[in-house]
Amino acid sequence: MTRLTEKDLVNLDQLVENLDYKLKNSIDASLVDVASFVAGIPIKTFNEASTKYKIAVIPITSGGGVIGNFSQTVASVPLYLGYDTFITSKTDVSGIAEAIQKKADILFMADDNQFIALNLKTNKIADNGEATAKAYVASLHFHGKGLVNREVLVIGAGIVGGHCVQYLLELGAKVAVYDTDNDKLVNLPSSVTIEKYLSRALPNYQYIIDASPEGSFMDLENLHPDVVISAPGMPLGLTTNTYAALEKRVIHDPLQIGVATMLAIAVSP
Ligand code: 2YJ
Repeated sequence: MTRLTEKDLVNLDQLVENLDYKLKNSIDASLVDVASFVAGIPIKTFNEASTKYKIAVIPITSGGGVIGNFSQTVASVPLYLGYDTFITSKTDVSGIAEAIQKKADILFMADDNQFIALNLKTNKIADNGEATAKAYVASLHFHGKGLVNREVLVIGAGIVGGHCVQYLLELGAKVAVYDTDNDKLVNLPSSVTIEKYLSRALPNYQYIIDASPEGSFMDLENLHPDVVISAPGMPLGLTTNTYAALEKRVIHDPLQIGVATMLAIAVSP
């Protein structure tokens, strides 16, 4: 799993509104639409939850340590969505204690292996890997006004890619997968098509999910003319020029779409 760096997150805490705007432009749906859809709750329920829940983000120092801008970027999402949100001044266990003393109901925290939102009222845990995967699939669902019988290529069959495959199948898509590591392909459901050669497969798919940890391996000239790329993977698999040319048809961010979706899952009944 890719570990985010401070550089990935520069100024992102100020840019949630921009991201929401970009999302509306490219998939005709907002952060709230995507997150509520994945959580299976009405938009009204998600919005009203902001009056019932106080959010704390707790910096965690274990493993590779605190990532600059990480807690700020995470906190910016519930803040933008109207939730009372704070970052604890203490870290780790003391941070958890501080959050509870200050009456937080939902705790966001991440170490090097897992990033969760824990709802203390219901004991519900929303996992970032699953929430992010589902949000990026849901983005294609909104773009396509449904995914039934749509062919979707998932690049990368790791944890996020695996969750994408499951959710795509639930939404009725025809799923194909490419991964350089054959071991990752053995446990996929039998209805999934395995693509052996990426360069041959790429031009055939209008809908692509880039869940790989590789950067810059897809170039405009080898893509479907109407391609739409939903890319939870970091770094982005598109070359810089291709991203610039396709920007409106690329859904990509390092953190916020997943965080909004974790929140909707955490407040869902
Ligand atoms: O609190 C902090 O600043 C750090 N402990 C954050 C660590 C963030 N963790 C990661 O980026 C890991 N790769 C795990 C993310 C799981 C994503 N599904």
